[in-house]
Amino acid sequence: TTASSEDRICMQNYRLEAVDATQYQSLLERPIIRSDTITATVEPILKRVRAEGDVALKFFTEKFDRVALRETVLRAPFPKSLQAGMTDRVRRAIDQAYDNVRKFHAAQLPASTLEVETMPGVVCSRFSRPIERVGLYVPGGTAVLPSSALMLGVPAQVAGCREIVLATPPRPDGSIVPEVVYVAEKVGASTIVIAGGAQAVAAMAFGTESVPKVDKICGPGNQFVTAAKMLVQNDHSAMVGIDMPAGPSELLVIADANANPAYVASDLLSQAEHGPDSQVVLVTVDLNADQLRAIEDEIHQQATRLPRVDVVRQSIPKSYSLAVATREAAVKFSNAYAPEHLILHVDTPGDLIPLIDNAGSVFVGPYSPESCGDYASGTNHTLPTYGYSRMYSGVNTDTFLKHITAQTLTAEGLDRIGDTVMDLAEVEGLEAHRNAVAIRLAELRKTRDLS
Ligand code: HSO
Ligand code: ZN
Repeated sequence: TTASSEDRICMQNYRLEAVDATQYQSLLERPIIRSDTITATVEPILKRVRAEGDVALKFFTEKFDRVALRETVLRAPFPKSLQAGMTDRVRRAIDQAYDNVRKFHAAQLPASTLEVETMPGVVCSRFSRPIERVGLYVPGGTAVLPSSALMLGVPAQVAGCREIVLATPPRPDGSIVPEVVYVAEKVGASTIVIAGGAQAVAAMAFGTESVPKVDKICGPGNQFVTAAKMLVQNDHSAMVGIDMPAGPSELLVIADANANPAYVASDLLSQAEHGPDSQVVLVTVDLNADQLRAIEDEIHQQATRLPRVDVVRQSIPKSYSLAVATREAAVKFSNAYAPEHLILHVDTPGDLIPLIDNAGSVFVGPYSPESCGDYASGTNHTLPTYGYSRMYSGVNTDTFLKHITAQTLTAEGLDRIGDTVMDLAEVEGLEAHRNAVAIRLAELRKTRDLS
């Protein structure tokens, strides 16, 4: 039977005390991404773009996006006509978001050269330099995401990258979303590549006649984009880095009896509307049946009023709520799940922050919806999904920088540290290493003895 529009949109319910070890493990897991078939699709695309350049790029854009392009790129300065259709209101919204994201990311720039004298005469330092050329992938698809252009472009601009290349798939008429063009201009992008998918990643990784080759590719995308990024990263001939693995967007909400059911539901749905695979988890702390029901009622009622209710109908039933007894137990579960986004709908939410070990970004209290971070408050929305918040940070200013270290030893410093280095070189059986110190020390000590 097909689901009627009357069907109640609801999550599955679990209680931590009733969950066994196997079930607990499965609650922590994300849906398995079958990567072998995707790799098999992506590999020939990479090969062909690499070999044939723009011709292949156009071929795949025609094949996958059903658009025949005359030009594969737009070059700065982008014609103002490409911003036609964007309202002043939206321009002001982008300007405000840009200012906030810029402020927060500029503050992340390393202050100055870091310098430490580890021993007298042994000075170690560290300074940073921008990655020269970066490629930013801005997805198209079911939602148009100029905000992603902002979240990638601003830190790249703040870091001082010399060349910013932005790739995004064309709309059915071959054009680029005017808001994305506006953001590209604001962040100082040199080139907009009118392509998406694995073909866009390949073009930026290898370069084509029209697309500049970049040193690092960042940004979210579907499974083909992610697979392409992984493959080019492992290809020495591409010599390109990537930001992090990306999976479907996800959110974990911790709610106690203080939580406003309508706010909780609205946050869960804002994540659930992203796509059918979006992961939404609600961890409830000591709620009674009525309180849980109030949240569930809100989810259903708000969901049915959404234009993207069909997406939500797929993502919400795959999601779940988990009842736990204490806030500490809730955070413990959240740490194990390692969510991309974590929202704290609890009394004195700030008190929980010291307990948080794994999360991409945290939204603290009832007036901090994820939407604010998605668009405009200043934090980045390109965050680690799929449990990778255990070991990855979201995109930030450092994403577009390298840190270079340096050292300067004086004769006195070398004299002091020399024996340690020679002893360690000897342990490793690396005589040339030992000798590089010995040859200098012999001379230094000779001069010293003579004087
Ligand atoms: N929540 C998404 C970002 C986004 N939301 C873009 C709206 N537009 C992943 O963090
Ligand atoms: Zn979002």
